[in-house]
Amino acid sequence: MSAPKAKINYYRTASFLIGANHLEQLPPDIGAEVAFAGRSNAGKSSALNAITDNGSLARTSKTPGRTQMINYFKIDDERRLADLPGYGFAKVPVAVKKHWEGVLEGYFADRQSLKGVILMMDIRHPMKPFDDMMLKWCQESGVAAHVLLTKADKLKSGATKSSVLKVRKALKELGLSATVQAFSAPKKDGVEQARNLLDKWLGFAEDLDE
Ligand SMILES: Nc1nc2c(ncn2[C@@H]2O[C@H](COP(=O)(O)OP(=O)(O)O)[C@@H](O)[C@H]2O)c(=O)[nH]1
Ligand SMILES: [Mg+2]
Repeated sequence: MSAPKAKINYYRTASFLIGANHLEQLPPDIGAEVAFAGRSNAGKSSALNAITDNGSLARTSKTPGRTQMINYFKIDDERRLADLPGYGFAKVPVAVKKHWEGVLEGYFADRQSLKGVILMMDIRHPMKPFDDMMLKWCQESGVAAHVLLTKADKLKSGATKSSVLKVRKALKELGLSATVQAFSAPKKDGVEQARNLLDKWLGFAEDLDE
């Protein structure tokens, strides 16, 4: 018997491509991309860094609401990751909130290359209005959505499991078809599961007989 193939991390070579403030500034709508979304401080940058195995790719910050752009990371000529702005904190001016609501709604509705959205939620504070809105836009535009319940290391394993079940139930009750997993950036829990889904969405997944 041959040894099992080592999993390839296709995201290690991800590099910053462009920051966009408006839909007109997005890279050409070709190939495939996956967007990362989440309220400020949900752990989006930390998740991106863990998944790409690059501690300095996305800037992590204790100051919420600093990232006010769609930041693109290039995987290869056909594939990209998009880091969407979060604006979950009251500190963000209403005008900024309105601007990004318009941009993001347009993005979800029109972006042909968008294959899926990874939505980060702090496992201790899931399903805030921002999250409902993101998931609704995904559902309306037929874009697949997957939830990472971040900072799972802050809870005991029993509480983590029950949180995952609770969020799944809440989604079902809202008629949303998003999938859910627990995630911890420092412990790397759930990183491989998230990568496997990205592989599938971005067309890296091979048909292995497992
Ligand atoms: N314990 C723990 N802290 C995390 C985790 N992910 C993010 N954080 C912390 O939460 C804060 C916000 O994280 P960041 O990735 O910048 O969030 P973003 O605003 O969504 O990009 C930072 O202090 C991170 O170190 C995690 O999985 N576990
Ligand atoms: Mg961030």
